[in-house]
Amino acid sequence: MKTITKLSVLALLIFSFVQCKEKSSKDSGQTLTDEQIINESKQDFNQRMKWWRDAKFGMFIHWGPYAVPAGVYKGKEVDGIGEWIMDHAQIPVSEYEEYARQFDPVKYNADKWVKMAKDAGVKYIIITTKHHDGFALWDSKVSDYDAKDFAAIHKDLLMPLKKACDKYGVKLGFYHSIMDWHHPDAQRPNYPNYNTDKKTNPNFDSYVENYLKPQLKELVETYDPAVLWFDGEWIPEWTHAYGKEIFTYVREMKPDIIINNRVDVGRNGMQGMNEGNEQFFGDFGTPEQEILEGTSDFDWESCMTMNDTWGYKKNDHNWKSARTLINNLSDIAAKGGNYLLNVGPTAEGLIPQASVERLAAMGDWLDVNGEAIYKTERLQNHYKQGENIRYTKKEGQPVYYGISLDKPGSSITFKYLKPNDGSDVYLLGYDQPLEWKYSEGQGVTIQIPSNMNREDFDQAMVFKVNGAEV
Ligand code: FHN
Repeated sequence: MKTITKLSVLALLIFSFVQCKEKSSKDSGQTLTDEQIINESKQDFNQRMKWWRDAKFGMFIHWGPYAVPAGVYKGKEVDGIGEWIMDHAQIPVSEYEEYARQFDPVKYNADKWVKMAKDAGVKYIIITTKHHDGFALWDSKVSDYDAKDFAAIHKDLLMPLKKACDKYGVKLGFYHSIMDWHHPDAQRPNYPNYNTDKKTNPNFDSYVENYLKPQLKELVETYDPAVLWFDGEWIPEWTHAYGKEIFTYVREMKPDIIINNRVDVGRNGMQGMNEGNEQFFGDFGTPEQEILEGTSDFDWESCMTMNDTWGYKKNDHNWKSARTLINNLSDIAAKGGNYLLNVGPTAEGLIPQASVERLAAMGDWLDVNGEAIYKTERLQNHYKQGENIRYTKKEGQPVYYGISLDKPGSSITFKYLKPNDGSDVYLLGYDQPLEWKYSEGQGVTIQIPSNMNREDFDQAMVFKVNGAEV
């Protein structure tokens, strides 16, 4: 009898262990164990990353109470990026909370934002659900420090965005800061230097268990994000063990979600790729304000601003030109990465006009040239030729694109392309096939028609070749 009882207890224990390890996802119906998440096969990983790799172009949105001071504190311009004003101007929590109270984006129109992004050729949006200041843009049940309960707007700001993204077929992902300057068990006690690397909060574990994780759960379960984009992982409290815990926690809830490498502690400064050979968690690297010099076998996404700030600063007018942005997108695509281009809406909820104009120019260019960007892959041996030529290739097809980042003269030579005999070579946006000549060692030289209206081609010009890489 005793043996039977022992066996039943053992069976029960094994059963509950398996139940614990096999948490299922409501969304995908998939069930993954921690083991399967950690040792994911290459094939499953490729499948999970497919839409993201094809997308190439995303829009980052940094939005929160920092848009209220918009870079100015007590009448003085504060140096640095706008969303860091709480730290840079050493603003006490209670005083910063006043900005959150005043946050009243009455002109916010999520449908307009997403339509504009869609027209710009953007395939996914990543929005700051909570930045380092700790303020949540949704109606969190874990805290009242959010747009619904605390701010003048008294609304969940994420749900309209989710609905608009679903309507326009744009994927929605969430930025989420691990560092939190508002939470007493995180970095709040560090005031006046919230970002110190010296102090560690002895209660940090409680912040992770009772705040960070429940908020992530709300976000995943309520809005079903396609990406979780972590940040603020450099704080001394954050460890590889936390990285592993949060990575598996999120993927158990939603197995097909994509998570950036900042969930763990492997990021190599602003270059953003993981350092060393250690096994860090995260699906892609995150170079910040820079583009990789070359290529990488690890997936990556360059996040960049259009001016010099992520969060809105009313006096930052240092806008990059549309040409620079288009060339960045071409350069990144040629190197096999994604471009996550930022906008910082105002406290009223408007995307600055300068950003709107640049995104419209990108959309016009992508309408004509998008086939050289989306669903493309790197060439086997060459992604560039000198400073002004980039190459891409249609995924799985012998179709190649030579992209001229500056204005060519009467002809252009692509050293690494050989058109099929008798095939037509095209300039995207121009109807007629172009004259071309191939010579061994030199590549293909393409004539640019003299009667062509050059004004129609004032950005990067894309030439399409059916053939091979040489
Ligand atoms: O500190 C942040 C910064 O405010 C901004 O959000 C960027 C975007 O990648 N990330 C951090 C610095 O790495």
